[in-house]
Amino acid sequence: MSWWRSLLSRRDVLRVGAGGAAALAGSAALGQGGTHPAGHTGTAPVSPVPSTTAHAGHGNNLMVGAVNHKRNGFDPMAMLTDWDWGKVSTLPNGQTLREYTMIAQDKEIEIAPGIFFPAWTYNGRVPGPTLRCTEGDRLRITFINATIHAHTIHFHGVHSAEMDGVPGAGPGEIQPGGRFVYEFDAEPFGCHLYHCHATSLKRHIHKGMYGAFIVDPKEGRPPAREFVMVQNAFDTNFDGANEIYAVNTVGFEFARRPIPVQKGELIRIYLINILEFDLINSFHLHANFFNYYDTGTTLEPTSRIVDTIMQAQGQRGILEFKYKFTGNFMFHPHISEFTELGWMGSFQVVEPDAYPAALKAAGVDAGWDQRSRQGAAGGRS
Ligand SMILES: [Cu+2]
Repeated sequence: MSWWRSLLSRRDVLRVGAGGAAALAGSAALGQGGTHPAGHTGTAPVSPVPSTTAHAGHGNNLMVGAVNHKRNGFDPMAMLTDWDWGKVSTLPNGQTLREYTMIAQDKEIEIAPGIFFPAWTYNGRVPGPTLRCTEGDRLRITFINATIHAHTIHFHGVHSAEMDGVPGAGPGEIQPGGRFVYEFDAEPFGCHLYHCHATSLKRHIHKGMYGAFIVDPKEGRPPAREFVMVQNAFDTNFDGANEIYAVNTVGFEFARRPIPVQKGELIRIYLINILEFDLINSFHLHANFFNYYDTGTTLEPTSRIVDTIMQAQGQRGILEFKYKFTGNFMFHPHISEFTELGWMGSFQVVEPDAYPAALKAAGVDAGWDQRSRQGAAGGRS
């Protein structure tokens, strides 16, 4: 029997808190310091807490160790800014064509230090690639199913019935070894998502088949530092409830590595809730207030000067705010249970001259900085 099946029950995790759970489960699953427990038999020792996890103010909430992003093949910090613009060309009618390839792949991923999850993925990552385009672009997405289950891609947006990626419409479910080309024009502009719509839907979603789909307005949005955050969670013991919560998959990642931003600059977050099993998620920002654009389909905020918003399953929106002070500022859902189970992080707000050092501390480079500023405000390829 796979070791993860014997992981703590959700109730155990809740009773002791995530940090306590890490200690409790250390001999069985945690504290591997990010290395893959190949042939793991539940006897590996617990690693000491690295100094980087003893972050001032909330060290007690963190799990022991760190996730091996290299083994996963993706890094939640890099995912914040890794827009996929596709292969760009121009159609005879002058329309921009963006071509993408999406491959369904089964892959075991590490979602918290030492906790592995048998994911179903698009392109080997959870969430899948952040597809980004401009309203009116023609999108051509070649979908290849390299798994043993039937899958689809269902895009939120406007398109014909046969491109809806649901059973019974067009090609319906794409069988193992099969392929299909989804093609439609990007509309309306907004912060959208895509996900597998094969049955049973909840199984295909919670296994990891989803991602961000951002359609920029033709006129763009004001210059800002932009991030995409996909609120997700994982049912590690298959009891129909989640044990680990996060944005961009890895629990507490942005608590271990605060996201570097600059004082006074406009920050824009594309926030998507693709939780399964829980009806509502939320986002609360400490020591600040933000404007919120529900679904991102308007250029005027739909909520102004709020510090907490709710999103039901499939809901999403855009947050905009600036920091007045430097320092470390938390963000998390105002659902304490989710916070304790991994969905918590912080921004490291610094003066511009301290920014290169902050980037280095977060383990990202100038390319990440550049990508965070290239979206709606230009630099679009
Ligand atoms: Cu699927």
